[in-house]
Order: sequence, then structure tokens, then C-alpha cells
Amino acid sequence: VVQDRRTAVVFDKRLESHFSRWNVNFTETPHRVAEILKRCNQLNLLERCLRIPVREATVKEITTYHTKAHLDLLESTASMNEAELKEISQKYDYIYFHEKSAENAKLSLGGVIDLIDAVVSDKVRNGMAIVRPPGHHAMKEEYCGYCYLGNVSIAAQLMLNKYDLKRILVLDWDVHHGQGTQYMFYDDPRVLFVSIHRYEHGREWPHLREGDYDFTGEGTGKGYNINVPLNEIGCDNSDYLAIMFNLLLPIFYQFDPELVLVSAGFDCAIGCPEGEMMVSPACFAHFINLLKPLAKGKLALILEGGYNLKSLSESTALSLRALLDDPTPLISPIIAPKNSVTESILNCIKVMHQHWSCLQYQDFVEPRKVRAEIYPYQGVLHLPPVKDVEFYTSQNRPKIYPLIQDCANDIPLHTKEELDRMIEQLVQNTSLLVPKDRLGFACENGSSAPILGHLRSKELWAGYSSLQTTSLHSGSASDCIKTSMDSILSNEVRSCLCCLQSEPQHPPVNGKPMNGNSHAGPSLVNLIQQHAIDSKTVNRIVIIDLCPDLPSYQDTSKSSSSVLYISLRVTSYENEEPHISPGAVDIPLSQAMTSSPDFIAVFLQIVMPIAYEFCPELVFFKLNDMKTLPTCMDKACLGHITQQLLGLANGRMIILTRDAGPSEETQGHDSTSSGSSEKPSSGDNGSGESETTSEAVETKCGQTEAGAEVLELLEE
Ligand code: X5A
Ligand code: ZN
Repeated sequence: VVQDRRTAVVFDKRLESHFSRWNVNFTETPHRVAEILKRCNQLNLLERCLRIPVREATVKEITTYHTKAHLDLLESTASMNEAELKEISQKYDYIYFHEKSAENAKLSLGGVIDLIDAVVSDKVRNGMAIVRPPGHHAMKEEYCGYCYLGNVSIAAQLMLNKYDLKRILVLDWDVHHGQGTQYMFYDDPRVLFVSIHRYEHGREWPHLREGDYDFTGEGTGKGYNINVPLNEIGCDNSDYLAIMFNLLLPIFYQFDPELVLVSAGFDCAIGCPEGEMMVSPACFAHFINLLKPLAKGKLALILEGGYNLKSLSESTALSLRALLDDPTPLISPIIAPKNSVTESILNCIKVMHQHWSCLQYQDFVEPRKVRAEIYPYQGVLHLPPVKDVEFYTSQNRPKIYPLIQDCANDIPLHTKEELDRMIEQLVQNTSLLVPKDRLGFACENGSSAPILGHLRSKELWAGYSSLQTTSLHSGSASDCIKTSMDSILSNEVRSCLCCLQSEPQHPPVNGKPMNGNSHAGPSLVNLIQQHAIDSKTVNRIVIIDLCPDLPSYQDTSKSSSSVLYISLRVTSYENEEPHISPGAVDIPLSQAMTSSPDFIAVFLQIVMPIAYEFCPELVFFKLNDMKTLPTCMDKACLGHITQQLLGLANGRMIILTRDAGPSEETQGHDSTSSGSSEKPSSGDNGSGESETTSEAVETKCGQTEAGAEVLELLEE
């Protein structure tokens, strides 16, 4: 039942008992989980979650990956004295043994398994395991890199077995290559393993050749192992989001997983001495927001690394908040990724495009070149092979130094003090007030629009006790838009559904009103822009228009940096030039584009980076109705991109839609909607626009369902 599904957490005091006796400064310490829990409690997050207890994993579970000898040896350390513990620790790469290590590892794994099982079996919606020791470096018969047992690899295998899953996505954003997980599923197409890691052409631990981008899986698993090597330190939000938008998310949406597991190491976060990367804590909430529509929201985060206590705890807390559907905190506008990151993305596309057709979407955008700077990857298929680099082997691998010294040789980008100050600032930002969880409705002529009745009749709101709706008083169409803006900007509601009966504002083309409509009022863009200026409360607004009424939209009025208009439209004109003006981006799509993954790829690779660069304070999402949407979009697709857009502007969004009554009445020929649509209404199968809208609204509300789940509700 919908209302019972919530966010689960796993944590336990007992997981704070093992540590390195002979190096008290060892980075993998009990303070890590203690600090995380402290921060989560400060933000009152744990009380909103369902706690799942830890328990020791069984022999049977552990030996789904590891050998019995591996387990026996681990267990034998429980009764060793300090000298013995120290001696055996030295045989492994970055491993210490404590008499509690075996217990901690088994409890941690048991908790992870139960958490993921609860997510798969629908007992909870999503969850996070705040556990240690981590697991992604543990191999079949080798402890490695603070890991003893493969938490994620074993849990994933158990889910494949128990529930006969066909597709699990494992995203490993820990800053180190998750080789333990990679080895486990290297030839298994049911598990798409993706690791983004500090690599530096093999100079970074664990120095494995197989951490590079050209290790793509083998046998039937070819194409299902993706390594994104980061070849320099200092990678930040822009670099990581470029990797997500341009490479990974399109593949994830095409893969269409049934379960998403994240090996969530926060050692790529700013200030971590191991990673020396610069991802801000709030950025993890954005990653999660972008992953949430997948797998009907079945998403579990498993803690791996993260060694700057302040940024670790903040990043983890904000991740948990994202799982709980709090509004996504704003991040600074993104910029172009570093050259080395662009090179890695291109190399990944080069080896992946034959496996993933979404990476060939270039064929569907007409003309081929939308705009040079937003479309930098055209040369991708003709890249020269990367130069051969020397990799470390177990023979010539550098000597193992105490951890802190491990990165002391590198020239830091910032001093420790500078980093600490930056983190402090970021932490303060996230404590700022977030908008209320309330949805406003504005309907043209204030009618109780059929669309609302339709939403209610489908019991879409059942179980969403926290959903607060407000009917906003409004009259004309332009009134509706202004009222919606006002109530969002005054924090009365977070987002709005704006139902119009017609398209009141036709943007003039070359100064002339369109569609034979004598209405010569201001264009939609101008109306929004003028109201933003009048209200003085918003600087940047983005309008995403999925159904521009005009064959070639061009706002000839004065352009403004305060409003960015992005339109996507299907065109039959092979060589039509896109219309680019400072305030508008027009993306013509070829009619050859027929599938949602392709559309989503275009959306992710073009619209999302531009929007994240623009950094709006308010988002307009113009859908109108199903008939005027690109036919390649199915309804789930609409829910997915709505959810993606919610990462912007703290979730402040106005959906502009047309209300033409419930679907029963709109079946067959429909004369109530805009006469300007020239597209055939094929592919709509009579489901009508109301359903489209309700799904989008549902997703937009950030309530307990992802878009795809709602779609199921709708389809009964
Ligand atoms: C889980 C994890 C890191 C080992 C680093 C060794 N392990 N330099 O982050
Ligand atoms: Zn790590």
C-alpha cells in the first residue's frame, strides 16, 4: 500500500567498534558513522525513516561471492591478539584487522541485504545503509581497501537469485574504483556496473589497468561494465553532472533497471583527503533526484568511503533528505567540464555507443548541430585512440604508506584551511529554509476544472497525507499565470498546476500574431518576463516548452537574460536551422526519433545542462496536452523528465497545461483543444491529456511515488 512505503535506514552502534589499534589516525574510523548519524539527527531525518536492524550475514550469503577460506580466515581474526592482528593486516592492501572486524563486516552485510530486500519487495520505497566497514574493494578471496565482505555485490547477487531480477543498476560513485563489484558481475548482463573514480591514468590506488574506460565487460556482459576514469583531481559538480547528463543517465534510462543500488562513497566530496575532488554535499541530492525516476523509485544507497567527517556527514544527510523527497538544495551554476573529463566522457561514448543506442541520438536532432557549445560531442565517433599509458602492477605498485601521507605528494588545489572554510559555508547554506510542500491549482475562469475531478476520481491523492493543495483564485489565462507565480514566489505553495482552456498568448512571429488569432496580447514569454520584473522577486526563469504552437518560434521582442525559453519540437524539415537567440534555444527533433529513451537522451544531454548552467529560480514546464507532445514520448517519459526538472529552483515549478475535460469526453475527435496542432494524434491510444497531466503533477509534487509508478496507478 502506497502510504506504508517510506524511506528505510540501517545503522547500529555495534558498527562503531572496530578500528586500527596501531594507527589511531587511520581514516576509516568509527567516528565516520557517528558523525553521519549526528548530522542526520540534527536535521531530524532519522525519525522520518523506518529503521531496519542489522544482523550477521550467514555463511550461505557470504559464500555467494567469497570462498569459505576467505570467511574462515576473517572469523579467525576475532580471537587473535594484537601482534597477530597486526601481522595478518600487513599481508593486505590497506587493511587492518581488529578483533571486532569480522563481526562488524558480517553485521554490515546483513543490514545491507535486509535493506535492499525491503526495497525490492516493496516494504519500503527506498533506503540508505549507514554502515561500516565498506565493501566494494572486497574480492572473492582478498580483503582490500578497508573492505572485507562485498556488501553491494553479495546483496545484488542475492536479489538476482531470490526475485529473478533481470536488470540491476549498480552506480559506484565512491572515488575509488569498485573493482570487487566489477569482478563479480563482469560477464553478467543483468547487472550494469558503473564506477566513476579517481584514476590519473593508473597512478591512483588501486592502480588497476581494469579501472580504465576500455574495460567494458566480457561475454554476454559486454557493454554492461562502465568505468569513468577521472584523470585529474579537483573534479567538481560541473564535471560530475556532465558525466551524468552526457553519458550515464541516458544509458540508465535505456537500461531501465528494476533496482538501483548506489555504492555511495563520499570520498569524492569536497575536502576528502583521499579523493581530493570538489563535489559539494548538495550535489549528491541532485544525483539522487536524477536517479529517483528509475526502477519505480527502488533505490538503495550503501555507504562506502568518505573521510572528511564534515563533508561526509553533510553529504550523507543531504542524500537522505533527497530520498525523503525534500526539495533539492540549489547548487551554483555549472560550467563546462574540465578537458580531461570531456576526454573521458568521449572515450566512454566511443566504447559504449555500439551497445547503447541512446548515445547515437545525434541522428535524431535536426539539423545535426544545435549549437556548438551545447553540443560538443559530435567528433565522438572519430576520436583517436588514447595514448598508451603505463599501469602499475602488483610488482611495481608503489609502496604502501600510511594513508594520510598517501596523498601528501600531490599539490593540493586548496589548503586545508580554505577547504574547511568552503565546507563550513556549504553546510550553512543547506540549513536555509526550503519551500513548503504545497501544490497550487490555478484554472482559467476559476472553474473547478474537469482535470481536478479527474485527478481525484483516480484517487491519485489517496494516501498522500502530506499533500497540501490550494485552489488559487484566478480569472483569465494571464491571471492564472500571474497568480501561480505570485503564490510560488511568496512561498505560499511550492509548485503549481496551471490549467488553461486555450492558448491565450501567441508569441508573435516576425511581429505578427499567429494562427489567424486576432489576439495580439503579449507573448507567453513576455507576459512571464514582465510579471517577473514587476514582482521583483525572481531573477531567472526557465520555460521549457514541449509543444510550441509555432513551426518556428522566434521571440522578436527584446531578449532578456532573466527568461530563458527552451523549446523542443518535431520537424520534418531536414535542413531547417534551429532558431537561436540570446533568450531562446530551439531544439528541432527529427521525425525519425521514435522512442522515449532517445527523447530522454536529448533532454538530458541538451536541456538539462543548459538549465543547470542558467540556474533558474523558477521553472515553467509547458505541456499543453498529449496530442501536441512529440509522439516519441510516452507518458512515463513525461513523468521522468518532470522529476528531473524538479532538481532545479528548489522544485519551484509551474506546469502549464490545457484542460479539455476527462479522457472519456476527449476520446475521438477533439475540437476543444488548440486548432493550431498539425501533428497527428497517433500514439495517444485515447488515454487523453488528463492522464498525462496527472502523472506529471504527481511526480512534480515530489510525493511518495516516482513517475513510472504513478503511470501504473493510472493504467489500472
Ligand atoms: C572504501 C574506500 C579506500 C582505500 C584507499 C586506499 N577504500 N588508499 O574508500
Ligand atoms: Zn573510496
